[in-house]
Amino acid sequence: MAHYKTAYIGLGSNLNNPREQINSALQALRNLPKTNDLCCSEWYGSKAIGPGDQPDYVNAAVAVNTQLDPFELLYQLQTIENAQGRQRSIRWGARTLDLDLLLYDDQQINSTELQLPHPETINRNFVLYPLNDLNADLVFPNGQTLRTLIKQCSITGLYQIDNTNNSLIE
Ligand code: ROI
Repeated sequence: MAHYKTAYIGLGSNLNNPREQINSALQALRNLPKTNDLCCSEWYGSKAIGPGDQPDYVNAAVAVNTQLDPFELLYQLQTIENAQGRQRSIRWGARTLDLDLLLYDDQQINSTELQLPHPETINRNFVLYPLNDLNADLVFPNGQTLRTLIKQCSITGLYQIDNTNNSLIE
């Protein structure tokens, strides 16, 4: 029996109906091979970090149990981003879908394709608060606790939003 590892993935979108982007990304993540038990955080609206006058983002995070290794999982995430029309043009520009591999078990990786934990995680309220919804006792591979990081992080620009799929009502 191959072992399952827990991975945390951050989701973000601020273009082309962000809520629908997040919904379809969740569906694609539920269908990943060798991957089970997806849990999703609350959904948040957040002011864009980045250049220009970008729309607010919708942000969330998921936890999954997976038999994919970190590089296989990263490849799957990039495939989903591309399928949802992600264009890589301006650094930190607006995007239809961003899927970031935030944490994978207790692994620390520092290669050009993949850094684990994701280096921006500890500075970003739109990542830390969703992680807190999933696991308030989370401890990073270097021993830092999520609790401490959240205490040090401002909540400015972050607000919880409704995650019910309004497009199904009407
Ligand atoms: N800003 C917010 N608020 N949320 C994001 O997910 C996000 N993602 C990014 C950049 C462009 C840095 N800014 C963001 O990649």
